[in-house]
Amino acid sequence: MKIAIVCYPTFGGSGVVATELGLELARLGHEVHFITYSQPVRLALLNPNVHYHEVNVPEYPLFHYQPYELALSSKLVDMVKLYKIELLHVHYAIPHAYAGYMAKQMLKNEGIEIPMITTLHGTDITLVGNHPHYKPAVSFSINKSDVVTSVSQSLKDDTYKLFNIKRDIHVIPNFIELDKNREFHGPCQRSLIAKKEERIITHISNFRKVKRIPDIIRIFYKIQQQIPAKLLMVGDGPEKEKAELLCQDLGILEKVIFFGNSNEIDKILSNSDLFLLPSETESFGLAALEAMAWGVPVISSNSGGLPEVNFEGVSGYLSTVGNIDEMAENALKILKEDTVLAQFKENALSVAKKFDIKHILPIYIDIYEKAIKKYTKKSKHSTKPHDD
Ligand code: GMT
Repeated sequence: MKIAIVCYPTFGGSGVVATELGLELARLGHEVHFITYSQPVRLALLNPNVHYHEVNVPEYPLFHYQPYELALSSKLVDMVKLYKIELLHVHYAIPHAYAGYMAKQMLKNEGIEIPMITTLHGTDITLVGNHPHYKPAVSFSINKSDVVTSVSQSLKDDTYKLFNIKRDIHVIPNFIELDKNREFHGPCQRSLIAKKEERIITHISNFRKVKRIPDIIRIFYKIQQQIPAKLLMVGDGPEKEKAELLCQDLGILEKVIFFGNSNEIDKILSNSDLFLLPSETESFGLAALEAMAWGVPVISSNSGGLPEVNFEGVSGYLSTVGNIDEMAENALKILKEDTVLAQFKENALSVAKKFDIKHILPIYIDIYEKAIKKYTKKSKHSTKPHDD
């Protein structure tokens, strides 16, 4: 198949899912074209099946806002025609589904018809998309997608609750590549971060309000009162500076390391004992799954799709949003005894295995094939026979 993937190229979860999905499809021999405004952070271009096309928005003094959707839809039209792309897969509804729909219409005008799959990731529905200024355009473009997928049952339910959606939504969870070379970075690496007796607690995110960064600091504050521990804060965003100040106020700054955006996530997670994700809302919680794949148990809130990935009392514990006392108590339950911690680590890994890419990729491929088949007859540039 020839597939165009549209996504955000930054450190966010939707970009990671889109990139990993595209790379895996390319490994299977499909031709994958990433179309976005800069090269996705996890995109390695060493596979001849992987292409990257940058969307450029020319600056013009008249524009107060640069028209990215316009540039993206034009780029989509050009690339579909040039590479005979058979399917658009847009990740994150805003503004990708809207730009994708416009591209489809322009192509249709030239006798080229291809399907568009829209994957909803979370904040495109629960926070941003729901804003009255965006809502009509978001509803419209979701309804105009040929196939809509969401990363959890909870996000699917929210989408139906918040928008007037007339389409079926397929739930396809986030995934992890468990077979990848997981090199554990042993005691030597660990000793660079923490003392032998200290437990290592980690949080990774884009430090937005929705992540409830102060809760993480306060949970850690309670933990370190009872056991020796270090907190690793990985990522960057608007809440980071406040978090540093809070650590200073609580007198724990020397026990907390702020890494910023890191390319050494594997080293960090392979040395972690616990992952904290007390988010206000989380459509799935890919960061938690990535931690679990390294055998790291999770203390999270129970909002959104988190109960679909973090299993209560098995891979970790879940509490209502803001209940930092309970989260700290549960963290200590896991961390105090070596044997208990070892059991939770084992459990976390076995739950993560349910989300191995091996199980998830065939679901996307099936959806793609069915969508392409439906369109084959209609399109001028298709090469495949239609056998309906
Ligand atoms: O978590 C973020 O703020 C980034 C955001 C994104 O779109 O990049 O993540 C969302 O999509 C991820 C991948 O599907 C999900 O695992 C995250 O739970 C979701 N974030 C929220 O719902 C807050």
